[in-house]
Amino acid sequence: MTDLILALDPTSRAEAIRIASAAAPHIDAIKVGYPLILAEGLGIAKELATLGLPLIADFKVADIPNTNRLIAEQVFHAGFSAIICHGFPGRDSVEACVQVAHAHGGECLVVAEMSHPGGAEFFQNGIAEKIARMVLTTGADGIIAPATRPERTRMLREIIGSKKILSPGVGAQGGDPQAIAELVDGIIVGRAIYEADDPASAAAGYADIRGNRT
Ligand code: OMP
Repeated sequence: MTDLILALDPTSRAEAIRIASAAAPHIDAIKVGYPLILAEGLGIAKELATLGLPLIADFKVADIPNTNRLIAEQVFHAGFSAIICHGFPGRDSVEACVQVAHAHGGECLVVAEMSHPGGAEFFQNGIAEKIARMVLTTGADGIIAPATRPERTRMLREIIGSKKILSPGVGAQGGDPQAIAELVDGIIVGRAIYEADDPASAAAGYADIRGNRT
């Protein structure tokens, strides 16, 4: 049983609200990132919050600690409950996001390995493992790991134990929800839901991996 997180990447407010509202009964959280925020502004977070679901800010924050802290403050003031940052800028940069997240009662998730084909180029050869081990000692709440490579996510699960794993790559990127669900705490699905003719039915199609919660 795993959570279903909608990656809400349409670039129009009306589309985003329509899709999120339709899918809301069948999902456990909404993830918003650059596409929607750059198009419509950070204020959309407050509108989405009315749906009563956790809101994850996917800015893959990757800067020096002070800038990470300033970004994270904006994210949590806007109403988000979690932030995604990169691990490669180093422990101090991750800790800056973790501190702000926890000060607001929120969570910080760190990208360990990305799901697209190019994600194998730099994140492998020990880097994903190193990031996952760093997560254990920074107080971060979990990692992002690929649904497109369940064997890598299984290996990362062994490192991070009971911390959270959220896993993108199901649907449009080819990842199989059944193959990844048992390994992770949440699958992240974008286009397979928001590009569907009926986003509510598309989201409801994942009911079995959510333990038939709807
Ligand atoms: P779809 O490919 O449309 O299902 O969307 C996947 C979502 O997950 C997008 O919002 C991506 O930006 C995001 N994502 C990945 O696809 N791969 C990653 O390695 C990490 C993320 C992420 O951090 O959410």
